Amino acid sequence: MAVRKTYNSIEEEILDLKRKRNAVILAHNYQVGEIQDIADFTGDSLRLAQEAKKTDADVILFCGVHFMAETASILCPEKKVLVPDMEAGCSLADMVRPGDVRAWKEKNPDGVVVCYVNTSAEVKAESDYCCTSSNAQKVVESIPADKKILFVPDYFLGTYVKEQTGRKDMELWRGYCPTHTMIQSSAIDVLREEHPGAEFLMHPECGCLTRSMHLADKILSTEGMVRYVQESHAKEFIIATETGILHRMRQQNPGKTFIPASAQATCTYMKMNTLEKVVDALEKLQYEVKVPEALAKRAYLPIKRMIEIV
Ligand code: CIZ
Repeated sequence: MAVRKTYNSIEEEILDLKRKRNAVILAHNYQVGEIQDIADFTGDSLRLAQEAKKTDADVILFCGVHFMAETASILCPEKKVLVPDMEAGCSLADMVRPGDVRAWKEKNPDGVVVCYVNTSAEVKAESDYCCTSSNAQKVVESIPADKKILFVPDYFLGTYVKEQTGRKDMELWRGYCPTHTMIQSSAIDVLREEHPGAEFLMHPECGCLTRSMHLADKILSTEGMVRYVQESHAKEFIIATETGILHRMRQQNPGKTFIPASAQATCTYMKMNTLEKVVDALEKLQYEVKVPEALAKRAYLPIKRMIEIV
């Protein structure tokens, strides 16, 4: 019987397995702190997929949710992309299906489909452009003004981009992130009164954005927020997005205080990944996310257009 090696900690076991598998661990900004701490890179989904492309590791363990691993598989078809838990999906991505996009395009044959990165590979394959929350405005601005835009699936990000670009002919799908709807404007009003010196940073997926957009000091993507709090001279920040991001902010800025706009804004899917599942994934080389070649080719086009724009 093979003798199982013993380790002083689970982190030590992960390091050993990572070496054995020639693996790299990527963690999204919304992951639990322990996973961010053992990751080689922490960031937003696009940055992580780009890190995956640069690495010469054979195995990429993507700690995030399913569509993010799909994006890494589309950008790095030659690599083995694993996730710790195959059930870690995205409610927002599930709110639009490829058939919905096809039907919308049939009704709007001249429409240009812009999909948020929070979509399945099948939906990306039906889209003309992809975007993230950090570049959605630039992507939309790059599309000729006489073209009608069909934006999927996030209604609030779409509303923000429409407002920023002044784009009139832009229709929005009515999808939303349930985690970001936990952040409510009444709670923000109270927090702002309690912390008058704090800067208030809001993610554009927030459901209260239509009411509180004008109250935010900045509306930023996760990476935008991480960068902003490092550069700002403020000492206190109210952060309106998934609470996992506070871990990195606190680590990188020990002299500053970060207050979640809602302690309930935690994504159940993001929190399904654990250190134990990371061990299993590296040990058993499970669970692989592989976008089939023909689909990956079609889904790559809108991502490639986005990367060229930004
Ligand atoms: O692209 C990402 O990682 C998401 C979903 C949000 C963000 O603002 O970074």
